[in-house]
Amino acid sequence: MSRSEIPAQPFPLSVDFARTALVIIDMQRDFLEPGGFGAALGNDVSLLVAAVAPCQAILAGAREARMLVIHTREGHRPDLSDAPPAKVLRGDPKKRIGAAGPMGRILIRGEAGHDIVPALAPLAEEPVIDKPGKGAFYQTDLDLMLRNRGIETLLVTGVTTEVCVHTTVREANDRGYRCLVLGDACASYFPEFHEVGLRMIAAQGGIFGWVSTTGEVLAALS
Ligand code: C5J
Repeated sequence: MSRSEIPAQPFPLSVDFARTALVIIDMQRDFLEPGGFGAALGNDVSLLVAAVAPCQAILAGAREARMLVIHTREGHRPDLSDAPPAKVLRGDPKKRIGAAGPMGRILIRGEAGHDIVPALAPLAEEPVIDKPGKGAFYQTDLDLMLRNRGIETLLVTGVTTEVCVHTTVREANDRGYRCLVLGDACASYFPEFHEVGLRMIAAQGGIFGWVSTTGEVLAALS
């Protein structure tokens, strides 16, 4: 496929979909479901659920276009050997990483809450990056996979905008990838952080990347 011009902030981005990957960040049950850890902390998970339908739409478009699709999950080994004490020893001990949560141990691989929500379940051939940090490049093989596939542009979606989406976009930008963040397919428990997070990405001539919507990308794919 030839290059497509995607309307975006701060200016349109020319994209070669054959060299583009969709990255869906941390759409995990514990962050999104009413019975999950995020809800137990008092967050309004409906703010995050709003990103599910746009993620489904861009996921369907990416699969149809045979784009590389990558899913990420934030979490740790059951023995916490990959969890820095500085990350674990924070806040209420009953709500720390590894503690018993409503859907199993909090942020522990293999627990129900660590799974991706069923609406966005990965296909067998779609890589799932299990990441111990906020950024998807930290201590993972994501960069290697992208380089092996000649990927130059990332369509970035998921939660939360100002934490794991932002960290991943900053990491990707420093590694030379062009990140097109699909604002409607990202979300935060804090609407103002979502709003400002998107503005920060596109500010100063696109200091970390570009911001667009699922509709604009799907229109370019059709
Ligand atoms: C993510 C978090 N995924 N907010 N994690 O953003 O701790």
